Amino acid sequence: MIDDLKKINIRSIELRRISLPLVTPFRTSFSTETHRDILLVRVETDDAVGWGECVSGNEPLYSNEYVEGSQQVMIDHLIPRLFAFRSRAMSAHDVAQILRPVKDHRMAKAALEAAILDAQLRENNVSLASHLGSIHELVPSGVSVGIANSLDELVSTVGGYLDEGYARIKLKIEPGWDIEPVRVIRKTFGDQVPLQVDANTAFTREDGPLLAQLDPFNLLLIEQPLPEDDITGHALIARQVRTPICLDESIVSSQVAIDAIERGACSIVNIKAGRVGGYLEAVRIHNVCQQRGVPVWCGGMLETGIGRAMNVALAGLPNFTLTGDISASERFWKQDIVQQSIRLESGQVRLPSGSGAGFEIDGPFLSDVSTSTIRLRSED
Ligand code: SMG
Ligand code: MG
Repeated sequence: MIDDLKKINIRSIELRRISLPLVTPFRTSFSTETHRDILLVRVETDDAVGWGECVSGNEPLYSNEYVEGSQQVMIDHLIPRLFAFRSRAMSAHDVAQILRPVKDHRMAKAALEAAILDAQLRENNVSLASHLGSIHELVPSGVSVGIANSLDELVSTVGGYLDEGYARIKLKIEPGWDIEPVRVIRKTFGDQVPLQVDANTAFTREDGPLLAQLDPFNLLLIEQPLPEDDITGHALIARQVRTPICLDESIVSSQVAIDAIERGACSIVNIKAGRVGGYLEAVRIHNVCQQRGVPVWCGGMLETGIGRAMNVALAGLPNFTLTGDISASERFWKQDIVQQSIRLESGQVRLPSGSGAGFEIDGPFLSDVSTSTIRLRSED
């Protein structure tokens, strides 16, 4: 990925908060969500408008970031640094460097970089997919299934998604909802269904023998069994289970990805642009994994059509050889805020092809669901 794009001038940055109900509650080992309070970034340049979506949650439970904090750090620390950038003409490829003095807050940084990149690509009339290096037109679509109230309910939910054509099922697990759900899904739907599990850090270093009980079910992977800072613990677990260990929360940069792989903590990596500070760092993680023979797949953070379109563009890169959590918009939302919601086509989703991330905002619907707007202007 080379930066051969014409630079842009940022005129203003708008922070838009929206509230959207989920079509069904989504339960993980750390919370049950019924709606999302989402922070969107709108960047206006001389000749284009770009959008980015911040994936931080209502509460700091997936990671230490949360939506109110992301907005505050943007206003007080990140956007002033962008506006102070000395030469004014900027590339999205400069953003990470400009924001580097501010530690962490990767979801906030990623949303700003995404909006700037979208605007810059639209000015350059280049699609995000081609800029990132995607090689596919369609990618298979996987769905993440929350912890259910009962095994019967889980079977019926998974059956519905398989009927819709999803290419892979991911079950959320936690202690007490781990072996049995997998056994029941395998027994009901057979060994051919591509299946994996995600613990969102809910297990401990002592749970190796328990997690090894998943081995007979031929899962694609076990995602993030232990807390995010326990790389050594994951390496210990990886030696006790046959099923590949995949890291999500732990992998916050390409440097950490290299460390985790070299220490034997994972043999597969989940890539989420928000978690790692942006789509450009996501591509770097893709590359370091590819160089080490480690397959990657695209994670999801219940995005609207903005983040979802960008995730699909990313998932078209060559080392995304495992199916991602890039379900159709209707998996989470009754109505999307973009005109081109993501749809399933025989179990696949199509990479956006227009310039930038390829979507148009549904303006009236966006207004309906907006809860606040803050507009910051670059001083001339
Ligand atoms: O967008 O399809 C989606 C959700 C996928 O399960 C999913 N994401 O840990 O991988 C993960 C979870 C985090 C979501 S909680 C905000
Ligand atoms: Mg995960």
